[in-house]
Amino acid sequence: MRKCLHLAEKGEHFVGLNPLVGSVLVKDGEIIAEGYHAGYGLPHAERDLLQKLPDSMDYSGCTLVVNLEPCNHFGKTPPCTNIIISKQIPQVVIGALDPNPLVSGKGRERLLAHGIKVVTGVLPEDCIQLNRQFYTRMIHQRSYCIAKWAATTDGYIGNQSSQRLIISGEEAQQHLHVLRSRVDAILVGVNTWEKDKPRLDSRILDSDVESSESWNSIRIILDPNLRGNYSSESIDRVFSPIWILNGEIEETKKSERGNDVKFIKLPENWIWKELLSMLYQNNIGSVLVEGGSTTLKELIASGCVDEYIEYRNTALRIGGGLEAPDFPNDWQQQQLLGRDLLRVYKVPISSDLYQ
Ligand code: AOF
Ligand code: ZN
Repeated sequence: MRKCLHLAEKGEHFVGLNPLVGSVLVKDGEIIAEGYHAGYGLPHAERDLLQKLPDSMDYSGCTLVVNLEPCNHFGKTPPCTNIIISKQIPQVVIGALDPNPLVSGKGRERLLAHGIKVVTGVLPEDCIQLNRQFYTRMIHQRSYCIAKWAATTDGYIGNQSSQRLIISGEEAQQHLHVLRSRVDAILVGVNTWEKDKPRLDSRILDSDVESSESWNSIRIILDPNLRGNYSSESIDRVFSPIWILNGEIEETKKSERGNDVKFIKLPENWIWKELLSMLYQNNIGSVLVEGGSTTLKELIASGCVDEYIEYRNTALRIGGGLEAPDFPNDWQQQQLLGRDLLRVYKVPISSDLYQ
Protein backbone atom coordinates (compact mmCIF):
# COMPACT_ATOMS: atom_id res chain seq x y z
CA MET A 1 0.00 0.00 0.00
CA ARG A 2 2.89 2.35 0.74
CA LYS A 3 4.19 1.72 -2.76
CA CYS A 4 0.71 2.59 -4.12
CA LEU A 5 0.77 5.88 -2.22
CA HIS A 6 4.19 6.72 -3.68
CA LEU A 7 3.04 5.91 -7.19
CA ALA A 8 -0.13 7.94 -6.64
CA GLU A 9 1.92 11.05 -5.83
CA LYS A 10 3.32 11.05 -9.36
CA GLY A 11 -0.05 12.33 -10.52
CA GLU A 12 0.20 15.46 -8.35
CA HIS A 13 -0.55 18.69 -10.26
CA PHE A 14 -2.04 16.72 -13.17
CA VAL A 15 -5.17 15.00 -11.88
CA GLY A 16 -7.29 18.13 -11.44
CA LEU A 17 -10.35 17.39 -9.33
CA ASN A 18 -9.63 13.64 -9.38
CA PRO A 19 -7.88 11.73 -6.59
CA LEU A 20 -4.26 10.56 -6.56
CA VAL A 21 -4.26 6.82 -7.09
CA GLY A 22 -1.52 4.21 -7.42
CA SER A 23 -1.77 0.48 -7.90
CA VAL A 24 0.52 -2.56 -7.75
CA LEU A 25 0.09 -6.19 -8.75
CA VAL A 26 1.58 -8.67 -6.30
CA LYS A 27 2.42 -12.35 -6.87
CA ASP A 28 4.26 -14.60 -4.41
CA GLY A 29 5.02 -11.57 -2.24
CA GLU A 30 6.67 -9.62 -5.08
CA ILE A 31 5.44 -6.57 -6.99
CA ILE A 32 5.22 -7.60 -10.64
CA ALA A 33 3.52 -4.52 -12.14
CA GLU A 34 2.75 -0.89 -11.24
CA GLY A 35 0.34 1.77 -12.40
CA TYR A 36 -1.00 5.17 -11.44
CA HIS A 37 -3.53 7.80 -12.47
CA ALA A 38 -1.35 10.20 -14.45
CA GLY A 39 -3.82 12.93 -15.30
CA TYR A 40 -7.40 14.13 -15.52
CA GLY A 41 -9.29 12.13 -18.15
CA LEU A 42 -6.48 9.57 -18.40
CA PRO A 43 -6.84 5.89 -17.40
CA HIS A 44 -7.28 5.16 -13.72
CA ALA A 45 -4.44 3.50 -11.81
CA GLU A 46 -5.82 -0.05 -12.12
CA ARG A 47 -6.43 0.25 -15.86
CA ASP A 48 -3.03 1.91 -16.37
CA LEU A 49 -1.43 -1.10 -14.71
CA LEU A 50 -3.49 -3.83 -16.36
CA GLN A 51 -3.43 -2.50 -19.89
CA LYS A 52 0.38 -2.63 -19.93
CA LEU A 53 0.33 -6.42 -19.36
CA PRO A 54 -0.12 -8.98 -22.15
CA ASP A 55 -3.67 -10.20 -22.90
CA SER A 56 -2.49 -13.75 -22.34
CA MET A 57 -1.36 -13.03 -18.76
CA ASP A 58 -2.53 -15.56 -16.16
CA TYR A 59 -3.57 -13.75 -12.98
CA SER A 60 -4.04 -16.77 -10.74
CA GLY A 61 -2.37 -16.17 -7.39
CA CYS A 62 -2.20 -12.40 -8.08
CA THR A 63 -3.40 -9.61 -5.79
CA LEU A 64 -4.19 -6.14 -7.08
CA VAL A 65 -3.49 -3.44 -4.47
CA VAL A 66 -4.88 0.10 -4.81
CA ASN A 67 -5.16 3.03 -2.39
CA LEU A 68 -8.71 3.94 -3.49
CA GLU A 69 -11.68 1.68 -4.10
CA PRO A 70 -11.92 0.73 -7.79
CA CYS A 71 -14.64 2.71 -9.49
CA ASN A 72 -17.83 1.20 -10.80
CA HIS A 73 -19.16 4.01 -12.97
CA PHE A 74 -18.65 5.53 -16.39
CA GLY A 75 -16.99 8.93 -15.98
CA LYS A 76 -14.36 10.13 -18.42
CA THR A 77 -13.13 6.53 -18.34
CA PRO A 78 -14.93 3.16 -18.08
CA PRO A 79 -15.33 1.37 -14.70
CA CYS A 80 -12.17 -0.15 -13.24
CA THR A 81 -14.29 -3.01 -11.86
CA ASN A 82 -14.98 -4.11 -15.49
CA ILE A 83 -11.34 -4.64 -16.34
CA ILE A 84 -10.56 -6.28 -12.96
CA ILE A 85 -13.43 -8.74 -13.43
CA SER A 86 -12.59 -9.42 -17.09
CA LYS A 87 -8.98 -10.26 -16.18
CA GLN A 88 -10.22 -12.68 -13.48
CA ILE A 89 -8.03 -11.21 -10.77
CA PRO A 90 -8.68 -13.33 -7.67
CA GLN A 91 -7.93 -10.81 -4.91
CA VAL A 92 -8.08 -7.01 -4.50
CA VAL A 93 -6.73 -5.01 -1.56
CA ILE A 94 -8.22 -1.52 -1.11
CA GLY A 95 -6.72 1.24 1.05
CA ALA A 96 -9.92 3.21 1.61
CA LEU A 97 -13.38 3.35 0.05
CA ASP A 98 -14.14 6.07 -2.49
CA PRO A 99 -16.15 8.99 -1.00
CA ASN A 100 -17.60 9.75 -4.46
CA PRO A 101 -21.35 9.07 -4.05
CA LEU A 102 -21.33 7.50 -7.54
CA VAL A 103 -18.88 4.87 -6.35
CA SER A 104 -18.75 4.63 -2.55
CA GLY A 105 -19.01 0.97 -1.57
CA LYS A 106 -20.47 -0.04 -4.94
CA GLY A 107 -17.10 -0.84 -6.50
CA ARG A 108 -16.30 -3.21 -3.66
CA GLU A 109 -19.79 -4.80 -3.82
CA ARG A 110 -19.45 -5.50 -7.52
CA LEU A 111 -16.06 -7.19 -7.07
CA LEU A 112 -17.47 -9.33 -4.23
CA ALA A 113 -20.49 -10.23 -6.34
CA HIS A 114 -18.09 -11.66 -8.92
CA GLY A 115 -16.41 -13.89 -6.37
CA ILE A 116 -13.32 -11.74 -5.98
CA LYS A 117 -11.78 -11.72 -2.51
CA VAL A 118 -11.64 -8.11 -1.26
CA VAL A 119 -9.73 -6.69 1.71
CA THR A 120 -10.53 -3.06 2.65
CA GLY A 121 -9.05 -0.57 5.09
CA VAL A 122 -5.28 -0.97 4.73
CA LEU A 123 -3.52 2.20 5.98
CA PRO A 124 -6.87 4.00 5.60
CA GLU A 125 -5.68 7.16 7.41
CA ASP A 126 -2.67 7.55 5.10
CA CYS A 127 -4.85 6.91 2.04
CA ILE A 128 -7.37 9.53 3.12
CA GLN A 129 -4.65 12.00 4.13
CA LEU A 130 -3.08 11.80 0.66
CA ASN A 131 -6.43 12.64 -0.91
CA ARG A 132 -7.82 14.87 1.84
CA GLN A 133 -8.85 17.55 -0.64
CA PHE A 134 -10.69 15.00 -2.79
CA TYR A 135 -12.41 13.46 0.26
CA THR A 136 -13.48 16.88 1.53
CA ARG A 137 -14.89 17.92 -1.84
CA MET A 138 -16.83 14.69 -2.20
CA ILE A 139 -18.14 14.63 1.38
CA HIS A 140 -19.26 18.28 1.43
CA GLN A 141 -19.73 18.87 -2.32
CA ARG A 142 -17.79 22.12 -2.16
CA SER A 143 -14.24 23.42 -2.71
CA TYR A 144 -11.53 22.55 -0.18
CA CYS A 145 -11.02 25.69 1.86
CA ILE A 146 -7.80 26.96 3.48
CA ALA A 147 -7.94 29.99 5.79
CA LYS A 148 -4.63 31.83 6.08
CA TRP A 149 -3.50 34.92 7.94
CA ALA A 150 -0.34 36.58 9.19
CA ALA A 151 -0.39 37.91 12.76
CA THR A 152 1.84 40.04 14.96
CA THR A 153 3.23 38.63 18.22
CA ASP A 154 0.38 40.30 20.09
CA GLY A 155 -2.26 38.82 17.79
CA TYR A 156 -3.18 41.48 15.22
CA ILE A 157 -3.45 40.96 11.47
CA GLY A 158 -3.46 44.65 10.60
CA ASN A 159 -3.67 48.14 12.00
CA GLN A 160 -6.77 50.33 12.10
CA SER A 161 -5.44 52.88 9.63
CA SER A 162 -5.82 52.61 5.89
CA GLN A 163 -2.13 51.79 5.59
CA ARG A 164 -0.98 48.31 4.68
CA LEU A 165 1.03 46.58 7.41
CA ILE A 166 3.74 44.14 6.33
CA ILE A 167 3.89 41.41 8.97
CA SER A 168 5.72 38.44 7.44
CA GLY A 169 9.39 38.17 6.58
CA GLU A 170 10.97 36.79 3.43
CA GLU A 171 10.87 33.06 4.34
CA ALA A 172 7.21 33.17 5.33
CA GLN A 173 6.39 35.07 2.11
CA GLN A 174 8.17 32.43 0.11
CA HIS A 175 6.24 29.69 1.88
CA LEU A 176 2.99 31.52 1.15
CA HIS A 177 3.85 31.90 -2.52
CA VAL A 178 4.38 28.14 -2.85
CA LEU A 179 1.03 27.62 -1.13
CA ARG A 180 -0.63 30.06 -3.55
CA SER A 181 0.81 28.27 -6.54
CA ARG A 182 -0.84 25.03 -5.35
CA VAL A 183 -4.44 26.21 -5.04
CA ASP A 184 -6.99 26.78 -7.77
CA ALA A 185 -8.14 30.13 -6.41
CA ILE A 186 -7.19 32.83 -3.92
CA LEU A 187 -9.98 34.81 -2.29
CA VAL A 188 -9.93 38.11 -0.38
CA GLY A 189 -12.64 40.41 0.92
CA VAL A 190 -13.18 43.79 -0.71
CA ASN A 191 -11.59 45.67 2.19
CA THR A 192 -8.32 43.85 1.67
CA TRP A 193 -8.55 44.37 -2.09
CA GLU A 194 -8.90 48.12 -1.51
CA LYS A 195 -6.51 48.55 1.42
CA ASP A 196 -3.63 46.23 0.56
CA LYS A 197 -3.94 46.44 -3.23
CA PRO A 198 -2.66 42.87 -3.34
CA ARG A 199 -1.32 41.25 -6.48
CA LEU A 200 -2.13 37.86 -4.94
CA ASP A 201 0.54 36.19 -6.99
CA SER A 202 3.38 33.80 -6.33
CA ARG A 203 6.05 36.08 -7.65
CA ILE A 204 8.94 34.86 -5.49
CA LEU A 205 8.34 31.35 -6.74
CA ASP A 206 7.68 32.39 -10.31
CA SER A 207 10.83 34.42 -10.60
CA ASP A 208 12.76 31.41 -9.29
CA VAL A 209 11.35 28.70 -11.47
CA GLU A 210 9.99 30.72 -14.37
CA SER A 211 6.71 28.87 -13.94
CA SER A 212 3.61 30.51 -15.26
CA GLU A 213 1.34 27.81 -13.84
CA SER A 214 0.31 29.89 -10.86
CA TRP A 215 -0.74 32.85 -12.97
CA ASN A 216 -3.68 30.86 -14.19
CA SER A 217 -5.28 30.28 -10.84
CA ILE A 218 -8.29 32.49 -10.26
CA ARG A 219 -8.25 35.56 -8.01
CA ILE A 220 -11.58 36.08 -6.28
CA ILE A 221 -12.81 39.20 -4.55
CA LEU A 222 -15.76 38.90 -2.21
CA ASP A 223 -17.64 42.15 -2.53
CA PRO A 224 -21.34 41.67 -1.64
CA ASN A 225 -22.22 45.38 -1.99
CA LEU A 226 -19.96 46.01 -4.99
CA ARG A 227 -17.92 48.74 -3.34
CA GLY A 228 -14.51 47.94 -4.84
CA ASN A 229 -12.60 49.69 -7.58
CA TYR A 230 -12.50 47.47 -10.65
CA SER A 231 -11.08 49.90 -13.16
CA SER A 232 -8.66 48.39 -15.67
CA GLU A 233 -5.78 49.99 -13.81
CA SER A 234 -6.79 48.24 -10.62
CA ILE A 235 -7.56 44.89 -12.29
CA ASP A 236 -4.39 44.85 -14.34
CA ARG A 237 -2.05 44.74 -11.37
CA VAL A 238 -3.12 41.08 -11.17
CA PHE A 239 -1.95 38.68 -13.87
CA SER A 240 -4.81 36.19 -13.67
CA PRO A 241 -8.52 35.91 -14.29
CA ILE A 242 -10.49 37.82 -11.65
CA TRP A 243 -13.92 36.90 -10.34
CA ILE A 244 -15.87 39.42 -8.32
CA LEU A 245 -18.54 37.76 -6.20
CA ASN A 246 -21.19 40.36 -5.58
CA GLY A 247 -24.90 40.86 -4.92
CA GLU A 248 -25.61 43.14 -7.87
CA ILE A 249 -24.49 42.08 -11.34
CA GLU A 250 -23.58 39.14 -13.56
CA GLU A 251 -21.16 40.15 -16.32
CA THR A 252 -18.09 38.88 -18.15
CA LYS A 253 -15.59 41.23 -19.76
CA LYS A 254 -11.93 41.83 -20.52
CA SER A 255 -9.74 44.46 -18.90
CA GLU A 256 -7.61 46.78 -21.03
CA ARG A 257 -4.70 44.36 -20.95
CA GLY A 258 -6.99 41.45 -21.79
CA ASN A 259 -7.46 40.02 -18.31
CA ASP A 260 -10.63 37.94 -17.89
CA VAL A 261 -12.98 39.66 -15.47
CA LYS A 262 -16.17 37.97 -14.29
CA PHE A 263 -18.78 39.52 -12.02
CA ILE A 264 -20.73 36.66 -10.43
CA LYS A 265 -23.99 37.43 -8.68
CA LEU A 266 -24.43 35.78 -5.29
CA PRO A 267 -27.90 34.69 -4.17
CA GLU A 268 -29.56 36.85 -1.55
CA ASN A 269 -28.64 35.82 2.02
CA TRP A 270 -25.89 33.55 0.73
CA ILE A 271 -23.92 31.41 3.14
CA TRP A 272 -20.30 30.24 2.84
CA LYS A 273 -21.26 26.65 2.14
CA GLU A 274 -23.23 27.83 -0.94
CA LEU A 275 -20.41 30.06 -2.08
CA LEU A 276 -17.89 27.21 -1.84
CA SER A 277 -20.30 24.83 -3.61
CA MET A 278 -20.69 27.35 -6.40
CA LEU A 279 -16.89 27.57 -6.73
CA TYR A 280 -16.66 23.76 -6.82
CA GLN A 281 -19.25 23.65 -9.60
CA ASN A 282 -16.99 26.07 -11.45
CA ASN A 283 -14.08 23.60 -11.18
CA ILE A 284 -12.34 25.30 -8.27
CA GLY A 285 -11.05 22.33 -6.26
CA SER A 286 -9.24 24.37 -3.62
CA VAL A 287 -9.45 27.96 -2.44
CA LEU A 288 -7.09 29.90 -0.20
CA VAL A 289 -8.87 32.64 1.76
CA GLU A 290 -6.39 35.33 2.74
CA GLY A 291 -8.48 37.85 4.59
CA GLY A 292 -9.25 40.31 5.76
CA SER A 293 -10.40 40.15 9.29
CA THR A 294 -14.18 40.16 8.69
CA THR A 295 -14.04 37.68 5.82
CA LEU A 296 -11.91 35.26 7.87
CA LYS A 297 -14.08 35.56 10.98
CA GLU A 298 -17.29 34.88 9.06
CA LEU A 299 -15.74 32.02 7.14
CA ILE A 300 -14.41 30.35 10.28
CA ALA A 301 -17.76 30.80 12.04
CA SER A 302 -19.45 29.03 9.11
CA GLY A 303 -17.52 25.83 9.88
CA CYS A 304 -16.35 25.54 6.27
CA VAL A 305 -12.59 25.75 6.88
CA ASP A 306 -10.67 22.54 6.17
CA GLU A 307 -7.19 23.84 6.90
CA TYR A 308 -5.92 26.75 9.01
CA ILE A 309 -2.55 28.39 8.41
CA GLU A 310 -1.07 31.17 10.51
CA TYR A 311 2.26 32.96 10.08
CA ARG A 312 2.92 34.56 13.44
CA ASN A 313 5.68 37.11 13.64
CA THR A 314 7.65 36.46 16.84
CA ALA A 315 9.17 39.94 17.09
CA LEU A 316 6.53 42.50 16.13
CA ARG A 317 4.09 44.09 18.58
CA ILE A 318 1.72 46.83 17.48
CA GLY A 319 -0.39 47.20 20.64
CA GLY A 320 -3.78 47.27 18.90
CA GLY A 321 -5.54 46.88 15.57
CA LEU A 322 -7.53 44.23 13.70
CA GLU A 323 -7.56 41.07 15.78
CA ALA A 324 -6.45 37.74 14.32
CA PRO A 325 -9.27 35.19 14.11
CA ASP A 326 -9.88 33.06 17.19
CA PHE A 327 -8.39 29.71 16.38
CA PRO A 328 -10.65 27.03 17.88
CA ASN A 329 -8.19 24.11 18.25
CA ASP A 330 -4.60 23.21 19.11
CA TRP A 331 -2.18 23.69 16.25
CA GLN A 332 -0.92 20.36 14.87
CA GLN A 333 2.27 21.57 13.28
CA GLN A 334 4.63 24.44 14.09
CA GLN A 335 7.77 25.47 12.29
CA LEU A 336 9.94 28.56 12.47
CA LEU A 337 10.44 30.34 9.13
CA GLY A 338 12.93 33.10 9.88
CA ARG A 339 11.23 35.20 12.55
CA ASP A 340 7.76 33.90 11.67
CA LEU A 341 6.19 30.84 13.25
CA LEU A 342 4.19 28.79 10.75
CA ARG A 343 1.27 27.06 12.44
CA VAL A 344 -1.00 24.58 10.67
CA TYR A 345 -4.18 22.73 11.56
CA LYS A 346 -5.97 20.33 9.21
CA VAL A 347 -9.48 19.30 10.16
CA PRO A 348 -9.40 15.50 10.63
CA ILE A 349 -11.46 13.27 8.34
CA SER A 350 -12.70 10.14 10.10
CA SER A 351 -11.72 6.96 8.30
CA ASP A 352 -14.58 4.97 9.92
CA LEU A 353 -16.89 5.21 6.90
CA TYR A 354 -14.19 4.30 4.39
CA GLN A 355 -12.86 0.95 5.63
C1 AOF B 1 -10.20 4.51 -9.49
N1 AOF B 1 -8.89 4.63 -9.84
O1 AOF B 1 -7.15 5.83 -10.46
C2 AOF B 1 -9.12 6.97 -9.95
C3 AOF B 1 -10.47 6.83 -9.53
O2 AOF B 1 -14.06 10.85 -14.81
P1 AOF B 1 -13.25 9.65 -14.41
O3 AOF B 1 -13.62 8.43 -15.21
O4 AOF B 1 -11.77 9.88 -14.35
O5 AOF B 1 -13.73 9.26 -12.92
C4 AOF B 1 -13.38 10.07 -11.83
C5 AOF B 1 -13.84 9.42 -10.55
O6 AOF B 1 -13.30 8.10 -10.48
C6 AOF B 1 -13.33 10.12 -9.31
O7 AOF B 1 -14.29 11.06 -8.84
C7 AOF B 1 -13.16 9.00 -8.32
O8 AOF B 1 -14.40 8.64 -7.73
C8 AOF B 1 -12.71 7.86 -9.23
N2 AOF B 1 -11.24 7.92 -9.38
N3 AOF B 1 -10.95 5.61 -9.28
O9 AOF B 1 -10.71 3.39 -9.37
C9 AOF B 1 -8.34 5.80 -10.09
N4 AOF B 1 -8.58 8.18 -10.24
ZN1 ZN C 1 -11.59 3.70 -11.84
